[in-house]
Amino acid sequence: MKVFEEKLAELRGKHEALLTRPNRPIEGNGIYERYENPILTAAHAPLEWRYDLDPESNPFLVERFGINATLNSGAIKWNGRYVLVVRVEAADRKSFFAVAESPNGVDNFRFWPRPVTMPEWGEPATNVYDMRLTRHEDGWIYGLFCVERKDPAAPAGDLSSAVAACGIARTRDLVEWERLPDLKSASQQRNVVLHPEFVDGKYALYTRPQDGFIDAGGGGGIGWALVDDITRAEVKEERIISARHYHTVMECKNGEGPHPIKTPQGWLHLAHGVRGCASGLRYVLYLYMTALDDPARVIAEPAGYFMAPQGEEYVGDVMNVLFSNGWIADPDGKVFIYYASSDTRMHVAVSSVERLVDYCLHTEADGYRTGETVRRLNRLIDKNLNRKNK
Ligand code: M1P
Repeated sequence: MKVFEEKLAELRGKHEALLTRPNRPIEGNGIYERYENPILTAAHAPLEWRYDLDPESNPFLVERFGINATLNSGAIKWNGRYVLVVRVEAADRKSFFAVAESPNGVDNFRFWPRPVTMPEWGEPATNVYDMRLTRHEDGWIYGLFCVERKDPAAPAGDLSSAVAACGIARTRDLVEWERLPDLKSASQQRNVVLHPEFVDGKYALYTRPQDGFIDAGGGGGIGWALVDDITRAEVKEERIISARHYHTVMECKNGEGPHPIKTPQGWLHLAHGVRGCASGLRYVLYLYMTALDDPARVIAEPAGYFMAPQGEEYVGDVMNVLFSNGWIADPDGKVFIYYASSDTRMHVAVSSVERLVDYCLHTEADGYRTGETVRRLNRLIDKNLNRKNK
């Protein structure tokens, strides 16, 4: 009994030290500052989730429930706290949602005592993940997320083919969720995001139509669709607003991140782009902007990525991946970018609306050819050299 109590005290001490570890900004490229430590890892999960804390039934104090990863999190400012709806992946590969909050947005993240119990809709999901949170002007907070089910058309013996659809739920307190019907769409859908305002009196969605579960296929790109009734949401018409291109960071596929931030110069978007390479797929983050009077009209498309894996971020369950589906813009213009690395852990980088808009409006677009890249570089060099010679 004494040994059990000592072990438990040590566990609690280490856990508390991890949760309260201060974080600090490390040098960046001027556009944003990354923070030194991941903000949420599997080890942040409450001990009550992982251990049976009864010495009678768990005399060796071993883990009874494995947590594998904490990744792709939706984000929202809630009662003055920085709140994430985290994709928590258990050792059995199943993801579920759990809320974690921090007083300052960069450290001291702590999970709420219980995970989210998400009501089912239709055929119960095998997996759910990657929630995008939207505080909509209709008064609800919406969570749109990927719902994965085994492909009923898969031949016998194919235990990998799946079908991705967009699940929709809404809440007023992040505790009780009302599940609405999944988004009806002719194609598979992942990375669907609800725009925070009505557009032409309708709900507006950023979509990501895909032919298969992994491949974007013939279509792909970030789409745009208007929906009359969110309680019976259906994609009737969809047009691509951020397309894939040969030899870019989004050659294979792309997807909207969190919902865009409204700025005086336009809607500021964060998205991910995917390309193939010898070691597999490489996921990076990119920014673009759309017009205030038409969130589907692109007005700025800086070339290349905005953030890519760095250092230990390269390593994890799915290597070479940065993914973001949550950011928070404070009233003073500070922006907290929450991103996961290699499908394993959560990080934060901090910037401001002003700096991110400046980056978008002053980074030239991709010219799709090396000659154009050199011309773009020379324009900058000319500017600097001319200035020096003045
Ligand atoms: O493994 C990398 C990412 O792969 C998927 O992203 P996409 O929908 O663009 O293919 C998702 O499963 C995402 O969760 C994951 O991080």
